[in-house]
Amino acid sequence: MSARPAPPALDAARVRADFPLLAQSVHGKPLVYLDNAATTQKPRQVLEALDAYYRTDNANVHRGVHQLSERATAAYEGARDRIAGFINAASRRELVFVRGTTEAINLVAQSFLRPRLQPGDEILVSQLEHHSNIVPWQLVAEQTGATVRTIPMNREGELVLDALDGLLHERTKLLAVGHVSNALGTVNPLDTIIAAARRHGVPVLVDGAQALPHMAVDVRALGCDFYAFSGHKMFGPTGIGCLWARESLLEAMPPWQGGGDMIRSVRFTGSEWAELPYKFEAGTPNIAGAIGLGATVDYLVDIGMDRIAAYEHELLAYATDALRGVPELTLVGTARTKAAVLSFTLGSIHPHDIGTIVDAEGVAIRTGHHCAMPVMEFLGIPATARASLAFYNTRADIDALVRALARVREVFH
Ligand code: 7TS
Repeated sequence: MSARPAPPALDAARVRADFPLLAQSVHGKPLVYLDNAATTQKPRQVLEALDAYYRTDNANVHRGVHQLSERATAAYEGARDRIAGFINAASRRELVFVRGTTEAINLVAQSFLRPRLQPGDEILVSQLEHHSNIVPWQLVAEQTGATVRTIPMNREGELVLDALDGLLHERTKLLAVGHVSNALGTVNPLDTIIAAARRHGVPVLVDGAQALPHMAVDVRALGCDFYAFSGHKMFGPTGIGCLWARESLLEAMPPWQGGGDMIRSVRFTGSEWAELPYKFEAGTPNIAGAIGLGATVDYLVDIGMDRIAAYEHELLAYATDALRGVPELTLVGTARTKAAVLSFTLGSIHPHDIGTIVDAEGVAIRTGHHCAMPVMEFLGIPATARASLAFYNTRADIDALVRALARVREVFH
């Protein structure tokens, strides 16, 4: 292999200037935004794409022959092409626009899994999951008499995979796992998990909501069958996300919702479905959202996901060391491979009190169970405080968090 020169490191000050929202004060202090796992901020390139669409091209897609509809359709479908390329999908037919990760997983639960489930069948889900990768499986299990089983975790926040082969058998109809845990930041070893599922012929859904903002994702290299993600967590608009799935699986699945745009013909004697991916896009879609997400992908490609990953890796190490220096602070989630998330407790101070006091210092973090109650239950804690990073965060943001935590301790001691 020929050695290529490493690209220049990411210049956080420069990219930060792309995010107008970050340049504000809250409670009279400069905003330090460390709640990126909940949602991310949007660069002006994305805001401008949304604005331009509504100002000049707004029309419904796939319908009119008029100029505006043609432009809107071209922009919407062009976004699909670029997003499909971003995750290395084999074809644009494999990329379905949905509202977000939650909707993508519900679509797979109802359209793919429900017709395949018999009483006594099993769905295997990791214990580290966000509720959106648990509850849709519980619903479909209830509807069919199937059972949800779990891949256990350990106290470091890693999945325990020794027993995985034993959990996979002929009654297992799907394995669902997150790429990156939102509560603890664990990057799961998808290679090992997907290889095990393959040995047993079990299809795999990956919840990629917390991976796409932080690393390059190649769905074909991963070898999974479904990959779900949300635009708003990767610097794009809310209300738009994607389900990627293998074309052969999508072909075999019935539509999930019925309505306009998803049909080839409608007769009272029976209707025929549109080709992929439109079969799964009933009704007027989130046209602006898709176009905005296309602009987001252009923006991320321009910076380079590998540069983002390298920068954040270093920032996470810096933040981990910095938080370890705060007296009485316990990091929750110390997996060997992590991305972007620092969950912690501080002595016996309630996480909501931590959140409120650091907010007064201008620092935005999330506190609570992070929609991962089984993780908290396993660890025997009701909640954590969570700082979550993006590539526009800097060491100065971490230093501000550490100062704000010192303030929390002052208030409580
Ligand atoms: N999966 C993971 C891993 C998530 O982190 C989230 C949202 C979802 C699914 C749901 O995504 P949605 O866009 O469909 O809502 N996670 C969080 C969080 O960590 N804090 O607020 C939302």
